[in-house]
Amino acid sequence: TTLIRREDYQAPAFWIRTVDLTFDLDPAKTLVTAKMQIARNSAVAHGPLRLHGEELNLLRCLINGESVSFRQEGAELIIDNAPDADFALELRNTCAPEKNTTLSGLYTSGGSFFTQCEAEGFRRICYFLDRPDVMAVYTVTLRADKAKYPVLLSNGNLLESGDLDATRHFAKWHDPFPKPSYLFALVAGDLVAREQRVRTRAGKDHLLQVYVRRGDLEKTEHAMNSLIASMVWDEARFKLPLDLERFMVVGVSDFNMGAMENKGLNIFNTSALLASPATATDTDFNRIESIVAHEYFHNWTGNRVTCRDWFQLSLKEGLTVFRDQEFSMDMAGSPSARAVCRIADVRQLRAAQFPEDSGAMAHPVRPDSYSEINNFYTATVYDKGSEVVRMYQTLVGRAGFEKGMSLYFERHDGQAVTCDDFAQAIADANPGSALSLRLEAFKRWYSQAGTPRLQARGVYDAAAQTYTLSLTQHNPASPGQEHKLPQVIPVALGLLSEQGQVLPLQLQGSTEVSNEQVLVLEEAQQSFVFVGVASEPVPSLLRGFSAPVLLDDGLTDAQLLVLLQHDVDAFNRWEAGQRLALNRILAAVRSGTPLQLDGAFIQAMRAVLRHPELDAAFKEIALTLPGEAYIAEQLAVVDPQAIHAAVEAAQVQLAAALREDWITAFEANQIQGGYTPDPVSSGKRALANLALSMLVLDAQKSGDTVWPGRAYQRFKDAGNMTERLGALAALVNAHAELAEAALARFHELFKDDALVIDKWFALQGRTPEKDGRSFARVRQLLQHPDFTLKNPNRARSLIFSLCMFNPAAFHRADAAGYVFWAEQVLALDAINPQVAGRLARVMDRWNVLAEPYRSAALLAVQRVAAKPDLSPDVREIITRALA
Ligand code: B3K
Ligand code: ZN
Repeated sequence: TTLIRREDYQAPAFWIRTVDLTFDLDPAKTLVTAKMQIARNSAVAHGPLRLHGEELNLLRCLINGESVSFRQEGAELIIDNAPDADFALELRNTCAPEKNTTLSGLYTSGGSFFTQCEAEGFRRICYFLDRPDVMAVYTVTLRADKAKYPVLLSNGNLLESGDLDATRHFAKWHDPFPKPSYLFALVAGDLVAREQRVRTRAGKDHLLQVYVRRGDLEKTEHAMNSLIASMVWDEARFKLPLDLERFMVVGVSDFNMGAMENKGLNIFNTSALLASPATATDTDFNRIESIVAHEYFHNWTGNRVTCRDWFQLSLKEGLTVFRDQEFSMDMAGSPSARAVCRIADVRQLRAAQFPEDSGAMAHPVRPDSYSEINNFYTATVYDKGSEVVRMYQTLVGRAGFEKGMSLYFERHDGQAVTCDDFAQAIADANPGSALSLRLEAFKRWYSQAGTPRLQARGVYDAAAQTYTLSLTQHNPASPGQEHKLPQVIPVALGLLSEQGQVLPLQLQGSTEVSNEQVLVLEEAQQSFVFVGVASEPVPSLLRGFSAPVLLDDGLTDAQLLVLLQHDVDAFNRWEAGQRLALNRILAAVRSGTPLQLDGAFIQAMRAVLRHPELDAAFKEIALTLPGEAYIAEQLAVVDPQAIHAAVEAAQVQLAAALREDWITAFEANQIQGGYTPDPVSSGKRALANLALSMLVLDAQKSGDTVWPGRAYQRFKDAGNMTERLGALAALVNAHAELAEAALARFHELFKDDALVIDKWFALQGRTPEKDGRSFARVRQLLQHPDFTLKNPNRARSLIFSLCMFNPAAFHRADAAGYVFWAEQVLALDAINPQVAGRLARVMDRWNVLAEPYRSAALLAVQRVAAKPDLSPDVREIITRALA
């Protein structure tokens, strides 16, 4: 496999201005005719025309209507004698959609046709300059059997449609916006649509459609509402309107990721689209809202302004994640509900991106090289990329950021650009700001991998009434990056008195006094002196998680308790509770002694649970212990069993010690009346579910049968999936006797709903280990008639659940988990390399595991590496793991 480097970027030798595609759709053999208008790029030296193409069968190649000589070299079609003047190229080829199990290019799912072209799937449909800086205007004609494929869709506007003969019909689409090939899409099948006409603020009318299989229509209401809310939000916040008369969204069951932002024709994994109270949880409702918004927002950040090359992926992904996170916060409403959103995003970053940034696949937000771009749709590019965009906003302010966005679109609408172009626009719109004064240094966030470690220590001088805060940053080495320069780190902070009152902030030499400030750390070490500090302060640092760093603030338990009880910043209030828990878990893991929670910690958690003013949603996240992956990040050598044992002990002890409070919380958070997924009711359901799981867990230890019985009853009678799955999970995770009956009943109830059966598999894949039973159960479920590796959602629900989210079941002393992983990576690789590549990543931190896990994991990685015909996807991951 070859390594592609960012520094080798060259503009294309040719531009494709227009492309006229005709598809004769047939599952076994689809005929594709492409007519393109091509022009040489005068800025590039004379050379042959090289087009990408994979798994295609070429039938015809004409230039200006005449046959022309060509060569096929690997996956390229080369025309040596392309004319200097503009010319017309006509190509004809076939491909085999129903044999395409990779779900990249043109494929079939449930008897319909779908495409997925990002990043490099278009070349599996026809020969093309399949790179994002070649933008063309597309006209697409679809021809297919009318009975089997009554609906024929592509990007843009419908020009005409009609019958071809007695059995076949056609539809012709035109997208007026030039776009890169990765945004092309077509759909053909027997689908139905929910429709809604809307008028924007600007007074334009639009038709919104959500297409799904017959029978799923009633599950599209939430997606439609989310789409409308996204339109309204983008116009209000960023003045970005919908630019097409028609906007379509389509659901498909076989899909490699969440969804895809094809121009005017977004294609969604049904798991990110379909929801009804009976079949989807609050988490699903939230996820759908955010993914619908994300894809919609791409219409500007990604489609109108796209990436010059794939190294710039975060230009659109980081920015669009930032936008969808802001949207979700605005939708949540209350300050507390906003904080809960922020906390969920940070938990996700810590669970997925931090480990990535310290493992074999660590890469900058703007990577320097790749061999398979699909391996780089990562937490770093997406979620750290979003944190980088958030730091711009922190440094220039919300209004400044909006000005920067306007300038970005003013300059680059219709272009394929780089992360530097974005940074420049934000800086230029805010001259003199904390960002523009240090733009070059700030851009290290794009080029340096790894999570910075930030240490903060404060010294109070009672006589002088000053508080000196010393901030030190350390940027650990990552693969290919030995030495790093300091990052620009915005540190939002406030000071509290030991009684929890807000202390005003005044920096030495400044006249400005405020309750909160953003310090900008730009050196390896810097001190900040605050004056007029009346009493010894408790610092509340990195409020709202103002930078994606690992913070060591050296605070004592007493100081953390002040923050937990009094901080005005809800994020830091939560964080203080997490830190109290983390300190205890780490102490137990490091010392190798069983965890024993102390009275002070239990009392603090009880105070949160009983607090009269905190919302249920906040209580639930505050009482949820730090994730095992994040705990592992704090340790140089990782023993997953020791971490799990400490977390489990903490859980069992919290369950027992707070039993009465859990009962109160459960009872106080019951919802009467119909289901709505709003933040207040979903917060209550979340807390009730947590309480129930604690009560069932405690009952397992004490031998009480009341709460397992109540959980079973609630499981049976639940009026919505959140409560039903919550009760089921309480039984299954506690290994209660009633779990078996409940699982069987759940399967029987939902056997015809694939998305719910995915939950059934996932729950079992994630069941905390007990005597090897969870692992054995997963092996057994591989044989279940409903299990298949071919459907990515199903494969993920069982296999990824075990390997990625169930460390205690996966990391076994007998290495059986690793053997299982190797088998599944190889089996998946033969079907779908993108999904296999994702699973392969489970081992990118084998190197930090404690023995005997480390050696056993290495053997499993080597076993995969030994397979000669791995896909480039898996090969790259494995090669990096072994480097
Ligand atoms: N842009 C797509 C992801 C494509 C992944 C290709 N392997 C979805 C999104 O980020 O919106
Ligand atoms: Zn995206």
